[in-house]
Amino acid sequence: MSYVDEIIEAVVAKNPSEPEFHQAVKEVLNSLRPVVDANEDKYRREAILERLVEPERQMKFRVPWVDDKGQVQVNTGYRVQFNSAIGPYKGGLRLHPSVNLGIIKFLGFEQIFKNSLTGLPIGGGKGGSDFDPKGKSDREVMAFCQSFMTELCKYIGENTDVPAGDIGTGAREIGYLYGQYKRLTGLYEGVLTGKGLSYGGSLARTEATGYGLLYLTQEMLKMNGIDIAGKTAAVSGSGNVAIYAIQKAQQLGVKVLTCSDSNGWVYDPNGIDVAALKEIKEVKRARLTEYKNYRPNSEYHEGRGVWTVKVDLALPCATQNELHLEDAKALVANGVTAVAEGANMPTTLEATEYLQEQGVLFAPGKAANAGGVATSALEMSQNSERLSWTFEEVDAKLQGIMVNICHNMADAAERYGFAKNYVVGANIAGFEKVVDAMLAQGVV
Ligand code: NDP
Ligand code: 2IT
Repeated sequence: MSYVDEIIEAVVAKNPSEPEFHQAVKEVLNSLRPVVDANEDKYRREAILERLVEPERQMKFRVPWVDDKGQVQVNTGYRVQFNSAIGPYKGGLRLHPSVNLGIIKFLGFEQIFKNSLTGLPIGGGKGGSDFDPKGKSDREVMAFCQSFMTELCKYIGENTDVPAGDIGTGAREIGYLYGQYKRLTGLYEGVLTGKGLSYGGSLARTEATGYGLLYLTQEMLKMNGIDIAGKTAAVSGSGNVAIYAIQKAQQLGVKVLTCSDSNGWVYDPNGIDVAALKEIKEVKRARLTEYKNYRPNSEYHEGRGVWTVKVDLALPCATQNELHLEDAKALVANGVTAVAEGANMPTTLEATEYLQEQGVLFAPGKAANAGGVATSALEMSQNSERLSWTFEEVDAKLQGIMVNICHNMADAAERYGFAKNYVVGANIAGFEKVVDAMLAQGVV
């Protein structure tokens, strides 16, 4: 059996009930076959793959807090510090009822390669909790965040592990977490990113993931002789990534016809109204059913369906495994040109393979959504030098990083004989730097 197959089998056996982690490992390791085959003896002796799939450290802890009725609630908190070969652990905190260890491990594993692709010195980590911020008062969210940080603060620091936002963790949560970290440790340091602008945050971090997704998509199309202007797009989700993806798409001349939340989706034939979306989601924290009040010509549909609309570009920006094989078939039947992942692992393995077989340009999340963590690393730099850069400076750096990632994934794919397979290219390009650092640092 090949080294890659042995490790995949061992991961499945050793980590039962973690299907998302298995999925992420399979996608990455299958892509790495050409590199692993070329270096099999050395990698086996050094147990490179065994070390790669085993987190350096994983914390799981109780998070007790008191709700508005005086009732004590208990959630589970996680932080997985996956790989620090190229820098301090870096990755978001997800707050969603579906969170479990397997979800955090898949996200932490992906983060290793994504962070490497940015070209910046950040290792891979991820954390979160099964706490659901939806429907909670600000006081309840603060109580949870303070309790969560009371434990988390033991494991993080500006030079060790720097968490940030993800699903359910936005500016409000980062503020409460930062305040509690400072109170407990007495340190005013860049221990979290995505901070508010008045206390060390970076301009353009809020926009970075969505903007970066469009910068990479634009470049990928350009490399293939296609102009993004004038295209139509379907976006899923209506959170941080989706909102700023829609905004940048529109700035680039793309008409975005859809967005969604976990209850349903919106079709707006005139193009999604970003100002309305921001008010509904960022200010009112309401549901997408409200969108019709702003745009009477739009349609709201319960359930899934964004991928049934005829578009040139599909940008999944909600969550993992939200684009299935039948969705990929519908997109292809409607003549889709490209799929670029704003979310982490939104496309199932079968759907990804089908899209690639059908000649659809496919940008994997670890490349396409790396703009968020890249700008987080720029926030760390600004915090270290105690300076703030302008929006234009940060945005220009972000653009440069995304264009670079695009070329690096394309070049790596071509070098190994998989031209235009950006999944293979991104995994190999991300892996090369990490494995080089791991080998140089010895058995740790
Ligand atoms: P938000 O919490 O701001 O928004 C998440 C959006 O996705 C909401 O519209 C939400 O709908 C929807 N959603 C979440 N879970 C589900 C689900 N199980 N089924 C259907 N819809 C769902 O999160 P972000 O925009 O920050 O994150 C979106 C994705 O992008 C995630 O995969 C995240 O890991 C990834 N990502 C985020 C980065 C960042 O900087 N924030 C960086 C890189 C990747 P509802 O409100 O109904 O729950
Ligand atoms: O998935 C991701 O890359 C993020 N949620 C952002 C992580 C970060 O540290 O900014």
